[in-house]
This record gives sequence, C-alpha cells and structure tokens, in this order.
Amino acid sequence: MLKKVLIANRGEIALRIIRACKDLKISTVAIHSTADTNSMHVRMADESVCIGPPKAGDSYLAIPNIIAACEISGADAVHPGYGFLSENPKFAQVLSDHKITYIGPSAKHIELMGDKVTAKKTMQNLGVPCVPGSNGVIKNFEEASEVAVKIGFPLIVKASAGGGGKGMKLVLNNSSLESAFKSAKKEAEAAFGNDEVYIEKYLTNPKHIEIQIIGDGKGNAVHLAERDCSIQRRHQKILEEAPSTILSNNERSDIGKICVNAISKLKYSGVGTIEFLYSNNEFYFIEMNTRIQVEHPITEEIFGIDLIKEQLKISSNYPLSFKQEDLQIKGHAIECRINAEKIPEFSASPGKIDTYHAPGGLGVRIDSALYAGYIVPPYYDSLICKLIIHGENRQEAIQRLERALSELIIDGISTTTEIFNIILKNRNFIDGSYDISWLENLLDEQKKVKKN
Ligand code: MV4
Repeated sequence: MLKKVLIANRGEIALRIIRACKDLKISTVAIHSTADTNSMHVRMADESVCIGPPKAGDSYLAIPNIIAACEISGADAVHPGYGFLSENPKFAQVLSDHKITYIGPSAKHIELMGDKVTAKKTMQNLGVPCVPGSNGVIKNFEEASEVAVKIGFPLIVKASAGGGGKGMKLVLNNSSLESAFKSAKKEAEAAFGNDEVYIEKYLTNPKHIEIQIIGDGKGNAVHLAERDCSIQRRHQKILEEAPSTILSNNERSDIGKICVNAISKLKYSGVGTIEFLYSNNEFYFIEMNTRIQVEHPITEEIFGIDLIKEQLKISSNYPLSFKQEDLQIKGHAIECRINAEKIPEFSASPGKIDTYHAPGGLGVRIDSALYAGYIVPPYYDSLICKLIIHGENRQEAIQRLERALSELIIDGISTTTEIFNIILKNRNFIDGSYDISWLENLLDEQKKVKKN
C-alpha cells in the first residue's frame, strides 16, 4: 500500500482525498499557494509544503514546484484530483520518471483521451457508439464540405485539443460552413496551440449521460452506472443525479457492458468517465475523462463505495474491490454544486465567510472546505461546496434536498444556492424531462420575467 500521498490540488477535493488516505492509514502531504495557507486541506493533512504565489501557473500548475514538494516530503505518490494537472500527460510522465506513483491512468491513456479525435477513433474501434461525422481530423475546407454533404446540417466543428465545450462551432447551413471551419481552426490554434478540428452531426437537445468505470490496468473493469449531467450553464455543471430518470435497466446494462469491454481491452488503470449524448434512446460517445470527477460522490452514494479509496488501492496494485455482480444501485442521489457567485449574473463573489452552517441528517453529505472565518480567494474555481443527497428514491432525495438547502447557511459572500430552489420547483426537473439546453432556457425566461 502507498505510504505517503501528496495531494496536488486544493479545496474540497483535496480534503476528500485526505479523508480517503486517512481511512487507509496513508500519510498525507498538502501543497498550497500563499493564498491557501489557512485553508482546511492544509490543516487536515499530516504535513504541508508551500509551493508558490496565488497564481495557479506559479503554484498548482507548476510541475517543478510539485516535484520539489515530493522530494522535500518524501511522498511516494501524487493524487492530482480534478482540474489543474489532472489530465496533463506530461505531469503523469514526469512523476513516473521520478519513480513517484501517479494516482491515475497511464500518461499514454491520458494523452490518447485528451485528443478528442484519437479518443473517438479508439472508442469507435472498440465498439462504442459515436456521433456520426468526419473520419478524424478535417484537413481542408473541401473535406469539410464532403462531410457536410454526408451528414447534413446542423453540424458542429470541434477542436481536437478542446473538450468541455471549448472550441466548438455550431453550423446551421452550408453558407456558414467555410467561415465556421476557418474560425474554429484559428481559435483552436490560439487556445490550445493545435488547430486540428473534426466535424460531427449536431444532436439537438440531447441529455448528457456519463458512465463511471474503473479498470485495474490488467484487463479487469467494472462500470458504476450513469450520472445525468444535463443541468449545465455555459458548460459548467450545476446539478447532477444518479441514476438518470430515463434509462431502463436493460439500457444501463447494455451501455455499461460496452464501456467495460472497451476499458478492459485498453487495459485502462484507475477511474474514468465515458461521456455520451443521449438522444432518441441512442447513446453517442463524445469524450472520455481520465480523472476523478467533481460529481463522483453521487455514484458513491448509490453504490455505497469509496471511489478515491479504490483509486489508491489500484495504484497499490490491489485487485478491484468488487465484481460487476456485487454492484447494485440502491436509491437515488443528487449533487448541487454551490459556487461563490452572485446570481443572476453569476459574477464571482470571493471574500470572508462570516457564518457557515452545514445541513445534516440521514442521506445528507457536504463535501466542502469552508469554515466560518475562511476567506474564499479570487484566484481559483468558484466551487465552494457540494451538497450531495441520497434517498431511497428520487422523490425522497428531492424532498431531503429541499430541506437541506433550507438549513445551509453561508453568510458573508454571495452564492448560487438560490438557483436550486428554482430548479427543484420546476415541472421539467420534477418529471426528469430536462435536457442540456433546459437550464439556460429557464434562466433566460427568468431574466425576461424580471425585465417586464
Ligand atoms: C455536442 C453537442 C451536440 N452535438 N456534440 C459540449 C461540451 C462537450 N462535452 C461536448 N458538448 C456538446 N457536444 C454534438 N455532436 C452538444 C454539446 C453541448 C453540451 C453537451 C453536454 C452538456 C452540455 C452541453 C451544452 C452545450 C453543448
């Protein structure tokens, strides 16, 4: 088993990883910028190393600083969390070169899935259903036109180095194809230093369904069903739930088997998330994430397992803790991401937390690094608290969530808590008939009502 893990992250996910390490009697090293000296993950870790000034590029993204922190602390492993360096193949490779265990998949798999064209080709070859479109990178406008004739409009031009909504261009008709193709390449070059683009049929109003998988690196793998992540605003997930409201047990089992087969064939090591668009009862692969995700707790809650502990055990060459037949969904879970932002404009609202009270009771979980007196810094992501609810069924989870939201107190800054009261009361949420465009349409309506 690993002896000392350095957490190359901050905030709630750093605390979450420390918690799992403590449960496995693994010593922990926190790294922090000078803006995070008084943060909870520093306090909860066994030891800590200051690695630089507040700017992420000079601290949490500075690979030499993190390697130095490993040398100073004698850490034998690094957990990247999510964001920052968590899908940076160079980081995984540098750690491996220094004989430090990277708690995640191989640099090869991170790189393979980080390039959205090679990810799609790989998954296609492994029998995963993908969105119809180009066969790889589009070299020139002539090729783009040929693909457009083949798949029709609307279509979407995507950056191969993009992902998470970055570098996408929706094209409604032939007249706008050339300008969209050229601007997509230009923007991709500017944003990612890589101008490669590919084209897909644009699926209108799908759901965003992602499948959680774990592989042991030796060809064994399991799936932990799906999460519905459709409730998003500008590609930022706001609320996620597991299981989804729309999949039948047969659909869940079928897509789960397809994903397990692909992950087994890849000999993938660690946790991963295979992202699909779901439209007209069909799954379409769009991306794979090679890290633990923000929304992992709802999967933990419906299966009663600890995904971070599983990561630590796989990195210690333990076999998977469970077989597919051991994994049964129990109940329903919902996660609300609470951000230090002022609604309705969603502007950042850093600052000092005067009063903080976390809700509690059966089925109520808070993953947060907040405390009364904490100063939310302006330098990093605005996520400050994940409210995760589990219930025997979706109705109980919603009721429990409404009650928990009414107990939550975060005074001193603005937060997005109020948005959940709007979501939970809406008919489309209650009946689960929402898709990826639903929340933005709802917020637009709210704005119009307020204006009139
Ligand atoms: C799409 C799509 C429709 N058709 N691809 C957005 C982020 C990245 N995961 C891929 N995304 C999309 N790709 C095709 N062929 C619509 C989106 C999309 C989206 C996807 C999931 C969740 C929210 C979204 C919001 C806008 C667009």
